[in-house]
Amino acid sequence: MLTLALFALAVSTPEASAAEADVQAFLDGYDSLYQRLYTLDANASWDAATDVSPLNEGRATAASQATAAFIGDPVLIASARAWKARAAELTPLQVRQLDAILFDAGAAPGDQTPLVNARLAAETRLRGVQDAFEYCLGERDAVGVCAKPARANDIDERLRESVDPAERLRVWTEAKRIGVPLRTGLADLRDLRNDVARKSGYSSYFGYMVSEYGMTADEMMTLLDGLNRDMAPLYKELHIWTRRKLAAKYGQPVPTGDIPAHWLPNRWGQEWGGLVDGVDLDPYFKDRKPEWTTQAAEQFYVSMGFPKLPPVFWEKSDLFPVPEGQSRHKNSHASAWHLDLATDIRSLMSIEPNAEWFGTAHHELGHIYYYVSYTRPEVPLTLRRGANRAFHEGIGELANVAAFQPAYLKQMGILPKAYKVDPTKQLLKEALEQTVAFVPFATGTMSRFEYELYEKNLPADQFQTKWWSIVSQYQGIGVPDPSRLTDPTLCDGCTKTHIIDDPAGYYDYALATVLKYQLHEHIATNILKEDPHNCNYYGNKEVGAFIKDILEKGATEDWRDVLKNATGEPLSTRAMVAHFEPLRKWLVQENKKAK
Ligand code: X8Z
Ligand code: ZN
Repeated sequence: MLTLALFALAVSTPEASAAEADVQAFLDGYDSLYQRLYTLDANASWDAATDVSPLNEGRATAASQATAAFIGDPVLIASARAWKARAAELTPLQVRQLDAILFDAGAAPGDQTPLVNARLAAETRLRGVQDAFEYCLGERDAVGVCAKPARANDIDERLRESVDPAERLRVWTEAKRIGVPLRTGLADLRDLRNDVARKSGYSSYFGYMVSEYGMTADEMMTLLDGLNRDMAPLYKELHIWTRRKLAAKYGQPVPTGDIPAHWLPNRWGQEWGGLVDGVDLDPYFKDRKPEWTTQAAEQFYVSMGFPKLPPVFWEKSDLFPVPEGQSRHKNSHASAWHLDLATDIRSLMSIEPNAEWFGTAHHELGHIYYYVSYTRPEVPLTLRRGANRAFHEGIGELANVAAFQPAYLKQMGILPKAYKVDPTKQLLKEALEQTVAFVPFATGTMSRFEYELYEKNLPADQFQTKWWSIVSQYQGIGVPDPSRLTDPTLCDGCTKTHIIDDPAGYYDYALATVLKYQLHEHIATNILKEDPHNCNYYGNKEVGAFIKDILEKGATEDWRDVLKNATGEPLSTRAMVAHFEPLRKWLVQENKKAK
């Protein structure tokens, strides 16, 4: 039904008005060049991210500038606006395409070419600085050569494993060194991003990015604060439990307030892994072959009725850390790419055989299967994106939750059949590693910092102090060494990759987290008829059809309608709060006992 309805909208029928036919010619013409330029741009960016070099940086800048010249072309924008003014004569799908074209144009106003080009060059340059950075986990000799160069995975591994607070502080401090070269670059780039967005009539670059949700910057912040408030009673109990647990782990006094940042396993305290005794899954992953992680994630989707990944994915993806001895540098953060908005799909990861990368692979393939599903003639090129950006992240996050359901892990032979599930420990682990610890980071720390950065033009000499006051306020995490607050060269917030190369959009993950529990509850309760705390999506075609129905729409429908039609309710923390309510009660008791 849906397919037919969309098809009818996309094609001008004999009854279509003259305006519909004319705008369709405009849209088709736009799409054909857009796809070619987008492809050129994405390929050059892919090369720059997988092999950092001045040549690839130059190509990426030039390709993005060529694309910007097209999407921001003043004549095209004027035409799109003129058509938009006649929305009543057009189909809803055509209007949505015009909205997408005008949104994209906002980042590249063609009457501001030098400014747009400067922004794009600065973005590629700063990305290169980030991706070429080498950490050091050993001594440096007199001329600064490091005895033990390290990558992000090595830092993460030490922060997961070490129980020596002094070593932890050294590693954590090393992880923040990258903030120094990024700080001034970010200040300049922020100005350029804001200038461009403001020339296009937005309040700031943050306001521009938020506008894709049909909201203002302040409306988004109000929404995020509300989500955070809903989770606060649970977060408070989890925080009390965690600081006691960590203090015992490191043989330190229990902090009365903030948890020292270097005590946490994640560089930004966005997840608090390794704290629940007896549920460490890493040993079940460590002997797996490198390709196994991605193949297992693919099998998860295939079992629900999605197609196998096309050969291009396996031929062109870059899934593993750069082998020892190679000088190539690549971006260390996971991402998924749709290079031609058609069949060329790839992922960039640095997979190691552990539980975290297992979850991340399920997340990235969520993006990949979104691409695969909305690549169909009924979805015009400019609407080959998520219902909104949070949906794109939410599907990946949903798969991440599904990937750690004990029933699924047993069926996949990852956990032994005899593995005993302790429901409280399981939920505690989920809260710490996937959701509850993450919410204040996503709704609060990252979004508030970027709001201040863009909307309030935060001065560069306040990047560090503002970051830590926000981290303390939302996450209850403290800077390990107060002298870091007075060193004007530092920028600990700049070390989070999204601040540099996925700007002003981290609330996507906050909303994705909320969405994923709405979707997960619906799937578990209404389709699987299983407990949302231990259910198994694997092999269930009805679950696959439910997910596919969302994915194959792309951005052809308003995200609010997509959510309402799928789950029967608007965006709400209800499902997430209900999911963790047994844990909150348990934590209250535990915390009382420990007093
Ligand atoms: O960046 C990601 C994905 C890539 S789209 C791996 N995530 C956020 C992060 O790592 O900070 C997934 C959840 C949060
Ligand atoms: Zn993602």
